[in-house]
Amino acid sequence: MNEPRPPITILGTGALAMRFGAMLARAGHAVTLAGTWAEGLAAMGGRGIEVVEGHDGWRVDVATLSLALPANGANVSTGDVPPSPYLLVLVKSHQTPRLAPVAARLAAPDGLIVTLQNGLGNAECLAASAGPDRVAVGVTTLGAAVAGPGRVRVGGDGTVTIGRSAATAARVDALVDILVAAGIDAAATDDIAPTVWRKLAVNCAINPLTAYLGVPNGRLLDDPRTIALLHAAAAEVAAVAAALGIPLDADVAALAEAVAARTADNRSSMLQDTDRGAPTEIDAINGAVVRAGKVVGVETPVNAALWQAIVSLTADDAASPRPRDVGSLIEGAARCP
Ligand code: KPL
Repeated sequence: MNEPRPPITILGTGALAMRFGAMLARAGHAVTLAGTWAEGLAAMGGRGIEVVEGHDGWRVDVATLSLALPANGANVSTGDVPPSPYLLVLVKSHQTPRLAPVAARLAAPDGLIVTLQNGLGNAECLAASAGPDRVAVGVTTLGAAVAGPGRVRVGGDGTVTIGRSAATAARVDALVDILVAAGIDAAATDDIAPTVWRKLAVNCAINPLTAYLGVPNGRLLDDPRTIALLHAAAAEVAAVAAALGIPLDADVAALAEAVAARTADNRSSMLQDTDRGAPTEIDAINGAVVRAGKVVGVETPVNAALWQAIVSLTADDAASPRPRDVGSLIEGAARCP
């Protein structure tokens, strides 16, 4: 008789949370999506996750858990959801500090919490609550967009890479097998840092530029000035990584341009955030690079200007008419240290 498939909990109700949740549920796992988006949770609780792939679609049942912060300020309840052997974290980075203690309770004491989030700092934050031996860092390049509450449109194909440590290796390998069996192109590595920083370089280049200018990824390649900013932002990330002793083994400026071309019609996750007036991940992406640059003595004026531009855009969206001008970003970069 086949072994029962282990249950999996996903922290998050957005596009990637739904894409991973649906694929794992279709492969026979009991999947619970836990999050704070009331409409999304209600839709998934009622009719499962609807997946749109090109002109086709499919649907799969999942369980849901609402993590709404109680009005009386009490701790977030994890209800009667049993602690899970695997917890995938796919909430936006700014939610990690609040939800890290919840993640620690949703994962079994000998379970594995894997952050597949953008940016830096999420694993450290999760480990502060759950302990470092329960946390692994993953990077995914799978694409997805929210098509409505409980409804996800599949974007481009991509991969999942998860970092192993001596303490987590067996559980990481078992999770990789689970992901592969669910149709996800997954692998483990003993050195995740280069993969994290390559993706960070791409996100530092594409995400704030698309969000600031209000355009899909491919439109960045229409103007030599945005191409120059894209290259410069990615190259600064490579310089900081080199100073930290992290070998990227890639020309990340060319990589960022290639990803913008390959995902030309995508609206980046940061543009989707600014479109719906939600907080962005700018602090964990460009902000984290500027802070790391300061520590190792590498100047990052383009990342600093992009960081500032998105911070003031989201603080003052109504007063900030579109289209915003690429010229002001270039001036900003010249002013930033
Ligand atoms: O990861 C992305 C994102 O939108 O966050 C990219 C690679 C930029 C694709 O849109």
